[in-house]
Amino acid sequence: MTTQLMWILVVAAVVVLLLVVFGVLLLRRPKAPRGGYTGTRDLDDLPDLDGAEVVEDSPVATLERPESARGRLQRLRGRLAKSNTVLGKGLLMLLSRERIDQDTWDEIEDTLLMADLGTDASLELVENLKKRVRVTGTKDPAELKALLREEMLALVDPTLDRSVRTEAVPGKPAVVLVVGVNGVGKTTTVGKLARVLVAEDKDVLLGGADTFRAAAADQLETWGARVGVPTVRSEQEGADPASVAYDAVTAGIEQEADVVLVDTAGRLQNKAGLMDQLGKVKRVIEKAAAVDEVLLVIDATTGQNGMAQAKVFAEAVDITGIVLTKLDGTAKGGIVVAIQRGLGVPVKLIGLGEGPDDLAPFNAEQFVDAIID
Ligand SMILES: Nc1nc2c(ncn2[C@@H]2O[C@H](COP(=O)(O)OP(=O)(O)OP(=O)(O)O)[C@@H](O)[C@H]2O)c(=O)[nH]1
Ligand SMILES: [Mg+2]
Repeated sequence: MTTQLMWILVVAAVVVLLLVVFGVLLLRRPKAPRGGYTGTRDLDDLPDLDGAEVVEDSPVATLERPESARGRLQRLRGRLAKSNTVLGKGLLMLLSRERIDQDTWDEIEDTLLMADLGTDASLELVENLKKRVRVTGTKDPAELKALLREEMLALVDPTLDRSVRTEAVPGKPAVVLVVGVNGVGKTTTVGKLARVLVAEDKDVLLGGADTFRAAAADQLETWGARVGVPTVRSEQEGADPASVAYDAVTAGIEQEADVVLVDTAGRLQNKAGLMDQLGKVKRVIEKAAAVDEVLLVIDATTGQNGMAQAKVFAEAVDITGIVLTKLDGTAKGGIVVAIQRGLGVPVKLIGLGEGPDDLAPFNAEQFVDAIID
């Protein structure tokens, strides 16, 4: 009888132990994508990238755990500072001269122009600074630096709303359309943004509306697969981008996704064709859900040339935000101001490298501090 009781206790203990182990495993399991992975690639074949944390013990696949967007600009500020040292240090050096005469002011203006700040903004900054230096009569480097910081900040404008609208309404996901000239970093930005949203625990779905070449959708799918985000795409090269975008958004509605990010092509034979296509993509999406955000991606290294191209896009669709990429590779940080003024749209995100988490929310104060500190 006692042996029997002992056996029952042992069996009961084993069952409880198994249940606990099973429960722990279930809790540790990462959130699987709602729509499932629609791609054909083997997840093990995906390239390893630095800095990305890998979720171990995942029964689904080896998914990466992206970094949250908070504090990213702080982490990446070194890259900004490095490329913009010439601007910040140059200006401070000129301001700390024994005598600041007209020649010095001209040099200050040239430095600003070289940093792609644009003529109007450069003149404005010089005029304002000149006035304040004269009124205060200060020679103290710390005070001069504070004046420069204030004037630069006023140009970058800390009052603009820079939030990326990714809040779903009941029954409809938020839709973000990403546009821009070829090679500026659209697909990379969509991939990086998907990771930011995954880190916020959002269900994301990607739409590969760049049907210009099949490799474009493969590239997008790879970004998504690394964080368990599905991609809606067409296998057919040259398929109608508007219909792929529509399919992505309707799939997003069916799968109750929080956000649908749509990547588009930047290469088209002519300006009229591009305008028509982008306008159509947006209109067709709107048959299913509202487009919450149209992000125009601009390569910071292309300077004024990029500005001209950006204007063509702004004519085709109403842009709601700018993503300035490759700011890690240029000393022309002033382009932030030039673009915001030229297009009347805030810079919302900046790309500071090729790494998967090298996209940061733009913050005016941190940006100016990174340049002049
Ligand atoms: N250094 C740096 N490189 C970047 C950044 N963003 C994108 N890139 C690189 O720019 C190149 C082009 O990026 P894509 O995302 O393919 O550009 P795209 O606009 O989608 O190009 P198309 O699809 O051909 O129109 C890639 O090599 C990216 O790694 C950035 O912020 N910094
Ligand atoms: Mg692309």
